[in-house]
Amino acid sequence: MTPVFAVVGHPNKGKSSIVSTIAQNDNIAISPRSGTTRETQSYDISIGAARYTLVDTPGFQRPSRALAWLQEHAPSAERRRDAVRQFIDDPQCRQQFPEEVMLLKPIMEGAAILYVVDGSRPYGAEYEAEMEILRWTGQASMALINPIENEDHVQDWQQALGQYFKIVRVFNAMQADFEKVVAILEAFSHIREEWQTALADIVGAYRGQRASQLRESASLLAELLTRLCTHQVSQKVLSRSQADGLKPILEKKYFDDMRRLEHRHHESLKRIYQYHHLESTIDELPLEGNLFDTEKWIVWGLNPTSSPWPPPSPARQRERRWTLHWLAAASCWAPWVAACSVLAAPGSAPTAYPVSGCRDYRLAAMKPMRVRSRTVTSLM
Ligand SMILES: Nc1nc2c(ncn2[C@@H]2O[C@H](COP(=O)(O)OP(=O)(O)OP(=O)(O)O)[C@@H](O)[C@H]2O)c(=O)[nH]1
Ligand SMILES: [Mg+2]
Repeated sequence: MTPVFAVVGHPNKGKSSIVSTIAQNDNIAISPRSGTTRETQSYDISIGAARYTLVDTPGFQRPSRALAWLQEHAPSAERRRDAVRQFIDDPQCRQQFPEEVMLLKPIMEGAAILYVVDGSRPYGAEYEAEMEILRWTGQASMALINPIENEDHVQDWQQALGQYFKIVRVFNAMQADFEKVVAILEAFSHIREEWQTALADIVGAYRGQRASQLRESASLLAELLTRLCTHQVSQKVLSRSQADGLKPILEKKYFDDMRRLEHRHHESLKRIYQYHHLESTIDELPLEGNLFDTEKWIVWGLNPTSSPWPPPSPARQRERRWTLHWLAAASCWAPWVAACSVLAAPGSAPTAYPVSGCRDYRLAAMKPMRVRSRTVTSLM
């Protein structure tokens, strides 16, 4: 039996954002405009053999009037579910309360309820009509407090929601990392006992998927670092003056190549984490001037290393080349930094080295960068 969850609540409280985060689907329409979701939309999520469904719904528009209608049609408690069914089927109700009918339909068809509120806005009596209607459906339910701007009213909400829902959780749709998503899925399993096994499979499948995403991104980053570290542009020249003339051209090509590589790998990284529409940029760090300047190295916490990579030959050591390698692994909110290999004779880099009678002009330089992509980094 596939677990189905209908995400419901007031308009503009982050219902679609929650669906998008949990389903890892960035195709879902989210906007600051109230009433963005106009139709109920089901998202079947399958990870390996595990599957479940999240249903995104339009927000309640006229909950008090809808509740009044229901109260008129249910003289006693045992008739309440029937009244909700009647409400959904009634052509007049469909016209007068299209949003309420749409959001109640999947619930009456068996979906568990995930009721979403905004923990940065005060609790108000107008929400009681919504919660009361949901209670009338008799379906298993859970409340999620999404603190959109801050957590100022989370406590009040916890108290109020606790009277209507057995399970209440705080879940920030925009900041939830992988472990928080998993914790919410685990909480789902307490809503309905018969879904516990299915949800345990889903959590296991998520963890497996996560591990393979991490493996894939690690090998992608390793490949990027290797390519950045070993990238060279070269051009044979006949004289030192020709080399000097070529220097800016090769320098530009070198950095253009680097940027292309970084961009391509950044896009691949987003694809691994299933971001198809994520807008992200690679910001260049504001480093002015010559990166071969040893004072800059100190600012960056770098040192000419005594164990250079690749290990220099004694001849190279004599040439006073310095090799610097520096790697900062990707981690949450830390700058994601490309490794760099600097081959330089202090004070005269980049430099030209004699190669078989000609001069092979080589540039090897540092190209630090960082990825500013909140969601990508929070997932990593
Ligand atoms: N900062 C922040 N913004 C959020 C969060 N959740 C939602 N939002 C923003 O709140 C606005 C509404 O989010 P939606 O997910 O579209 O809300 P909804 O409840 O589906 O709205 P309707 O479909 O109109 O009923 C969007 O601008 C979201 O970016 C959150 O956890 N933090
Ligand atoms: Mg929506």
